[in-house]
Amino acid sequence: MKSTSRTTKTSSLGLSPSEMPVTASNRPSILQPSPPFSSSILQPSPPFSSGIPSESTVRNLLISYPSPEDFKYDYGTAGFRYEASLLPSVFVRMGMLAAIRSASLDGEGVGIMVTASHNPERDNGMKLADSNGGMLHPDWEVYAVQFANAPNDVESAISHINELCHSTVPGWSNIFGTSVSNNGRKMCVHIGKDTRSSSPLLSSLAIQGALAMGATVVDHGLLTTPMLHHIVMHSNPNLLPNLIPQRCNERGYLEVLCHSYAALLRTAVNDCAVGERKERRKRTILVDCACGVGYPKIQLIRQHLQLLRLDDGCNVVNIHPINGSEDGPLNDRCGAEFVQKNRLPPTIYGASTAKSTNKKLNVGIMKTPYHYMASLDGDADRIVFHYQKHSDGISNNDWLEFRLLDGDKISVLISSFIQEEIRHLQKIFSSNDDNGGKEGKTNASQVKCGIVQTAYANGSSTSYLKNIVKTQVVTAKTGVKYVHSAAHENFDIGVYFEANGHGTILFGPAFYSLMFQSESYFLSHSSHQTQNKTRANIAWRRLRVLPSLVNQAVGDALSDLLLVDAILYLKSWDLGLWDGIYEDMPSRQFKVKVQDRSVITTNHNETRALTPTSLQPALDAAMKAMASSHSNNKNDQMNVPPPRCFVRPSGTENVVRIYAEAQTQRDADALASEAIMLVYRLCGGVGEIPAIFGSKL
Ligand code: 16G
Ligand code: MG
Repeated sequence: MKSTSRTTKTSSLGLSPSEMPVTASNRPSILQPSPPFSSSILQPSPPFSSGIPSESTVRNLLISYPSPEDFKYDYGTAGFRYEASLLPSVFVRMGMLAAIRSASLDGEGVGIMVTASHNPERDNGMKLADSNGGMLHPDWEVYAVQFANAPNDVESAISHINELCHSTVPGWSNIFGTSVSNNGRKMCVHIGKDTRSSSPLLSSLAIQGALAMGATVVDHGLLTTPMLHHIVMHSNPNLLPNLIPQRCNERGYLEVLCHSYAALLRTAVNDCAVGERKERRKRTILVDCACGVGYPKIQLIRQHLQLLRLDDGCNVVNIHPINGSEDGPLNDRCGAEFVQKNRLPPTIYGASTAKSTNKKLNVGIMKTPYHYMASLDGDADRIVFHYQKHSDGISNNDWLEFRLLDGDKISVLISSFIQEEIRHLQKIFSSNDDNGGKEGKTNASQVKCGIVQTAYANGSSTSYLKNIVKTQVVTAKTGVKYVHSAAHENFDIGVYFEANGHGTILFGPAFYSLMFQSESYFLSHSSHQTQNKTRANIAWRRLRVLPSLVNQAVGDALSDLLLVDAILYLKSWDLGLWDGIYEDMPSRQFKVKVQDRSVITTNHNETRALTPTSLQPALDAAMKAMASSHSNNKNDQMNVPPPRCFVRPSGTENVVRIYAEAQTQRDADALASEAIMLVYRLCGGVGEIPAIFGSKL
């Protein structure tokens, strides 16, 4: 697309420098890390050269770190995840595999994140990032599993590596030989790690594996998972849309995030208001960091935002992080997974301002008045919001009810906001002097917005999206790789969130085209402003900043936190108003142990079980019986979703998961109990028949 010169037109558009679009021609150079940011670039050391595998080092590593006897590794929903002592061989081998993956992409950077996310401290794992910053290509998941399970016998392992290189990197065979085909290959692997005590060792093993293959390794040290994905995505600028400034290190990531957030806040209408109004819009958020890596990163964001506040009085949120990695056990009774699954407030460990437990978030916390809370998971790729509701509304004391705003509520908030802004922008293209809708051009009505949910999405959220927001909703299989690709394939602006708080927004070419077209429009129509056009201009300024604020590589708790705060700020909403847009259907989740969970297979989006063949008809009958006992016209008219339940094999644990929702908690529990019995009976349940009450969910 032809870029437009902006230097002379800046003031007519009313854009501050931080709001200026970035194109390939004015894209800032990559910033080098400086304290407190650090990353080291490691090259294979002499006598080996970059790009050439070292056979002796590869052999030594394979011999020194054999895999455990009779153990089979699986690439789960989100990579390898096991008790940490089982992982050294996997890390050595995956370091090598990442290098080969990079070679197969002609040297594009790929990534390894050392983390087990929301699992307990004793576990660890790795998530592999492909060069576009997304999840590893499915073919490579297969190669990863094959290599992780390759025999320990070193000759077999060496020939396994040779075959992998031969079949995936054009013209690369006999890689340890001296033939012409053994000329150097470009390979680059980025590595980040979370705060687990096993992460430094495992990270160093992956680094050694990658270096042994001749790769250049960029060790970024402590990172959140989304930061690593962002860095990988930005290290391959050919894959980056022009509107997004290229920043492939931690400092750049934080700068882009904070500046785009501030740019979005600055679009607030009447934001110049001072005194009481501005005071009223001050807000503090407590962020529970699950005792993980989110804590140090939120502190950096907080510092950055304080500078922005001092610089120009931008009304940024005051973030107060709690539950740092030194404060308590990782993910233990705190963090997004705990809060969302148990619907309980997090325990607050030894944070300086809060010494009490979750029973009463009082004493210390009360010294820091706050407006709402959020919880991240251990590697900060999930976020949920929550507050304690007083009978009169939100209050800082005498809480009566814990209220959770999960991924469903986040996606409803974000998608309603985007749809509204698109509607305002649409007005310039529907007026008489428009330039939209002509051949070869995109206009706002042609940009397809939609939501991707999983079967776990609460029925009320789906009903709200379809009937009130009037947007298209697609249901995809559980797991980021599935929801991500569904958003990419179905929509120009695809919002996806799992109920557990993992989600983001993807922007496609039609969206970027609309942004450039709007820019041209405002450049040429700046002289005659009407109310509609002024609002459309605000809508454009809001929309165009989103691709930089949002981490399009993967769901990102830090970016989602700032986006949600900005939307609430622009709407002048508090959590109570947001929470009140719809009421969740009561639901129940449960897990059942079975001999072999693979006996259950499901349809493409896991809403229906295909095998055992008698299971789904029995579940259907249970749902039907419950629906008919409640059937009345009023419910149908009010779009109250019918009772629903589904079962699916877990992708991360050896269990079958059950979900049920209905109009009352009692009914949801009854439906879940019925499903538990059916799974236990038809799918080879083991141990005692589980009961919902008194059991750990
Ligand atoms: C992993 C997935 C998450 C999914 C969960 C389901 C990623 C990065 N994470 O944590 O999206 O909701 O698994 O677990 O893909 P389950 O299969 O055990 O229910
Ligand atoms: Mg996570």
